[in-house]
Amino acid sequence: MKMLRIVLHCLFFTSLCFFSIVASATSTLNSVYSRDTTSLNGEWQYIVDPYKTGFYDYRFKEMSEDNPAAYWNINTSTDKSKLIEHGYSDSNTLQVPGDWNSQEEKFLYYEGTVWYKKSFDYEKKHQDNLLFVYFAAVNYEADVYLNGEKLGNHVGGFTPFQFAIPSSLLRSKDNHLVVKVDNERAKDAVPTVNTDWWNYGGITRDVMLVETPSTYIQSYELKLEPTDETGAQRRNATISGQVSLGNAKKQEQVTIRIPELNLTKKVNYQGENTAFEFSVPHLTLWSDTNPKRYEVAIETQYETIKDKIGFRTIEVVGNKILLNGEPIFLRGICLHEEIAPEIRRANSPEDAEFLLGAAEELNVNFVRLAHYPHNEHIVRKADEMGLLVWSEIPVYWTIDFSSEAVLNNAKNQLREMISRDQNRASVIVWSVGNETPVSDTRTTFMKALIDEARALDDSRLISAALEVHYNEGMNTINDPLGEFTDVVSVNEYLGWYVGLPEDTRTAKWESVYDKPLLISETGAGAKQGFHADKQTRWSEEFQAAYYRGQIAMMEEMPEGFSGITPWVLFDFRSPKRNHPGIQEGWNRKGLISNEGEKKQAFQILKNYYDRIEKASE
Ligand code: GCB
Repeated sequence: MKMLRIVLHCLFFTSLCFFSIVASATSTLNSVYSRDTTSLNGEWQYIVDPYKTGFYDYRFKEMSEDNPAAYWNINTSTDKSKLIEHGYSDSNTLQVPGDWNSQEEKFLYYEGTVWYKKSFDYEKKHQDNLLFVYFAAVNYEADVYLNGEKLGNHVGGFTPFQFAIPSSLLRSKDNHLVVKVDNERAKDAVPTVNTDWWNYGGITRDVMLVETPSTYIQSYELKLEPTDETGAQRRNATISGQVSLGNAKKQEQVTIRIPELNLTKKVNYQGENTAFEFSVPHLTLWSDTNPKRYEVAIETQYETIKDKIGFRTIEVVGNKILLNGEPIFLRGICLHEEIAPEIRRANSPEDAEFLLGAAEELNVNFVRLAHYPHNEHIVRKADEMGLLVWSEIPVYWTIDFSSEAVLNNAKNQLREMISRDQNRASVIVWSVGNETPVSDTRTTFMKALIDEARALDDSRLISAALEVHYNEGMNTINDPLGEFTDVVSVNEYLGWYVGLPEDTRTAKWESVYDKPLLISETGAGAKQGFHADKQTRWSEEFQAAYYRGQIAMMEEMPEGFSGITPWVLFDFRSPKRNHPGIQEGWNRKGLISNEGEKKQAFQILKNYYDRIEKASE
């Protein structure tokens, strides 16, 4: 009897590991928010699955698609004798978009697998149309199933991906979309196990169905070609670009319209990345002081996509950064994609307004979106507000630089970031990483990312936040990666991790590169409301003295000094910060506390930015 039970048990749980051919995400649809979409945001049912029981059988092999024990399969049986050991229910729901950590106490420190399920009805408008399910981001790995069949897998927690839904799979009523989300940290992941930020898990950004004609506009890019002209207006401007259609069956025509410029350009489609170019007699350029955007329509005979695009140039000439041909100093700030007062990821247009509004109060013209691509709402808001943007992939600290798979993963995240935001005038810097430790292997890896970024987009600057070496009064910049970046950017914490704030008064700088120099981080921790003398760590006075010292030092920087993005706008959650009474799981280098109160240093930095802005007028 016992034998029989074991055999039955095995039959039930053991599944052959079929290697079904699963789509990897195709390159994502540009401008998804202006397409024909149906939101799948809202309440999703969930199952927490720390042992990945819903994915592997009891021999830890991936279950076959039709195994009823797999969590992508929904139990509908009414047979009272049937053994059922999983199910979705309205008593366990999570909001999408949203990280799970902030939604229920039991999730605060959870890292692992959670299964999400959403049911929906859908009738396509035309039988031949295509339907995609689009995820603006899932952290970190997603396996997506519809009605029990796998649509695909995506790796990388901060970039969008989509899968086509085969018509044969779609039902008009009661489709089950199931997503296995896994945010377990791993040595071979990007980022790796060690980061100084919270590993918020879940379907952290919008989810939607996107209906397109069978031949659809996949992506497009429009950019202004540089000339010798300078200033806010351009005569005889050349706009170049490219367009890619999905499923183009014959020679199609694509029309680009910019109504405000009376411009209509017809392009004969010749395949992926069909290039075009046209000239415009007079163009007002996008800039931080006048973020002018034009309504642009991309049309085929089947559909029209509308976007708002600004045109500007960004270049390095000698050791200067030129915006529209004129030198610019970047008055910046770093930020995480986090709403500190609510201890959660930011994910909506309102959140974007909150974060960038706080940045704007500092009188910045530049934001460093650290340390991963932030959501599209933030970048679009920056476009609208005239804030220049540094956008980065999470190649952070000690990822495995010797692994080709890790490099491919990083490249894929880079491609997805660039593809999504290639039409945002605000984005001026693609950053390929942060504080990566110097070695030949590291440099080869990072150089491959730089080459990839340049091949994908030669109209923006490439950088990476490097480390600076402080020794006997000298800050030395000599990381070999600086040879390959357009801008040399360094994180320096003189007065916090090294020495005391007064050391900044005498510090000297040397760089082996004659390139624009950015200070991509500098900062000190303070607990808002803790007052003491300026020698006392964690006091607002210490942080203020640090900023005063840094600013005095910056006023003496060598030629080529082109901007700063201090660390950081808000206090942010980090499991690495455990000073009792002071940190309690927060990195305290914010200029604004987690409760939204400004610290003294906020005003000191703002005054510096006001002075710089005045001097440039
Ligand atoms: C850094 C890192 C940043 C950290 C910061 C700190 O250099 O780039 O991610 O949070 O320092 O506070 O130590």
